[in-house]
Amino acid sequence: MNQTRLHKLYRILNDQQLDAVIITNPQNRRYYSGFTGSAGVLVVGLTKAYIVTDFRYWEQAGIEAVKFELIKQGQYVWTSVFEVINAAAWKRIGFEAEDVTYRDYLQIAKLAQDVELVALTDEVKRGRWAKDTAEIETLAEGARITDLAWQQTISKIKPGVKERDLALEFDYQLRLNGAEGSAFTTIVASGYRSALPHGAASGKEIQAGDLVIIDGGALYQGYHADMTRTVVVGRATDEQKKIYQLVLDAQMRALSLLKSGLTGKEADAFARELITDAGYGANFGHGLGHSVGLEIHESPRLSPSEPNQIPLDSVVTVEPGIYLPNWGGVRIEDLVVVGETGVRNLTGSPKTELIEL
Ligand SMILES: [Mn+2]
Repeated sequence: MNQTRLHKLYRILNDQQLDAVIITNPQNRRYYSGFTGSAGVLVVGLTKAYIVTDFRYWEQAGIEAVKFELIKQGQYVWTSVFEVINAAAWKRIGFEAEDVTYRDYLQIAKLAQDVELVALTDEVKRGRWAKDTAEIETLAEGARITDLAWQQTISKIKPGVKERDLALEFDYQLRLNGAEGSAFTTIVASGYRSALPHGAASGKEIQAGDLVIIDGGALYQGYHADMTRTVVVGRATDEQKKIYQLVLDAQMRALSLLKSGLTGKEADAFARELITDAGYGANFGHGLGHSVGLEIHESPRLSPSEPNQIPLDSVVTVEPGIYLPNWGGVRIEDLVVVGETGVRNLTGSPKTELIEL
């Protein structure tokens, strides 16, 4: 992978006085090495970087992880990892405490007799917070595919159609338009079910008068797009129009004020203040958004509980919602790149009017 990414790891080695870091988190493994397979461990020191993987991936890892020396895993992955560490005479080794299971840790600790283990938290993951140009363009393509799938799905939303069949149609259109899959299980929640912020698509049939929330996105080259639109089947009531407008105003306010350097809590407040002032604060029970990338939910979050700053070139969702039990809900979500003075919106699907179908 490109040298800049390895330099992020060198900085961690320096800061923590480590000889090497063991990387086991699948997305971190992919980000730092370029290897897209499902199993393998990176061992990265200042002088040398290794990828330990099993027979299934020897050829693939050799092709993809160009900056890494391939170590063919023996019977036990951790034994092979420590053969590398001992051969290099590395003594102080960081590992991802958020990723290593207790069972793996017991094996590591047994093998690390002459080695000092240092538990890292999210240091390695933080290297993925700001996206590079290639990552941003990949996410932009995922958002474009998501827009196309939505455009194809919208005409299928009508009375009598099951939520899960709409989800299937959306997923099919994502694939048809170039996605390798869905970024997560597509949410379709209609009528009273639209009051469930993460209502999985069910066997419920769409009815006239229903608000319908569809939340989904393309998985494209490993990166996760995310978008939500809410429409109404038939003519909207005044209350449906009012709630939609309030959510839209809150989202537009957040989009116009969002920029790098703000904390996640400050960004969240842009939308939350408006919704709270209108009397619906208790009905907006989730955060304003989250970062996306190789995972669908990444840090920093846009949330009242996020003290971290949103870095330049992070890609985040902005998705306020209002949910009224037994009535329904509205959520509007766009995917944006955070710049120094504002955002670049990657989502193009229309939203300025509550669409009546
Ligand atoms: Mn989201």
